[in-house]
Amino acid sequence: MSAECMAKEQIPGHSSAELHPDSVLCPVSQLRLRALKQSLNWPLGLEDEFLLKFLRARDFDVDLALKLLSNYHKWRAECPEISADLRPLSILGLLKAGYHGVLRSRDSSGSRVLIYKIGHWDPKLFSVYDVFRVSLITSELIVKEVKTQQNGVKVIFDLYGWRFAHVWQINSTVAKRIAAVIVDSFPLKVRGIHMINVPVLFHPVFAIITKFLPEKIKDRIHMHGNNYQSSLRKHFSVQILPPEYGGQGPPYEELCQEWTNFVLQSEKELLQLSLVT
Ligand code: VIV
Repeated sequence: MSAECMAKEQIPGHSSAELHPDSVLCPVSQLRLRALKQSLNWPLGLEDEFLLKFLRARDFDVDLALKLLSNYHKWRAECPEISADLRPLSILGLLKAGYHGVLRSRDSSGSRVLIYKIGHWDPKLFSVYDVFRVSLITSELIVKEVKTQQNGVKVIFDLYGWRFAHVWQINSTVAKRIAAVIVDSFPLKVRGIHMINVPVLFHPVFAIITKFLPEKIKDRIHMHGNNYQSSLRKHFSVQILPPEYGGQGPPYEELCQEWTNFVLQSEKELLQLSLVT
């Protein structure tokens, strides 16, 4: 049993599911061995902390964690336009335009809550890959938190301002990449996707994306009508939602600022996570 596995015994915050003292090897060592049998090329390494992200995302099922680990690397290699360079500079304009904010508090189940405002994405200025990279960067940063690894993420998509210029950007390749990261190509449990201010013009795009989603994920997508403030409050406590969304939490603008600063401060680790072949 590797030192890290032994140490797990004493470190609080690791649920009993994480410790298999009776098994020959602890899950981390099992996953590392299985990964090395499959390939010797793991650009981001196979350190305990890195592997624990995949194990927690699959509740310590080593087979499923290995599948997720392989899919993650395959997805990154297949779309370098999104994953090759995760430095904040390429998405700074989108962040400053208020495209994305992260709630300061987790929801009642411990999930991280993210907001995306599509109307703040001007496709003339930013490609669909820049927009996708905002989500990848945020996902890589929040998935470093053990609580986020255990309790996943909930996403609110505010589609106010969705227009034809956006529709053209989402072809079937992009739709497949969207579905892949949500289903089994990133070590984040997607606990809920909430769509608000959904215009008719979004339905054709939504249909293309949901074609690639299994039922269990489709069941976690909630389409809120125009009275979304009350229906959002059925899923999120009023204390954590921004005022613009019917809550008493910090204003959305403030959340954008805070998250932009955090992303900028994370440049070093984002550089290390950028696609290294
Ligand atoms: O990136 O866990 C037409 C989630 C998301 C991620 C990533 C991870 C993740 C939940 C997405 C959701 C957003 C990387 C790890 C898929 C990026 C979306 C980028 C596109 C271009 C935004 C345009 C608006 C979409 C709306 C998508 C709605 C579906 C998510 C149902």
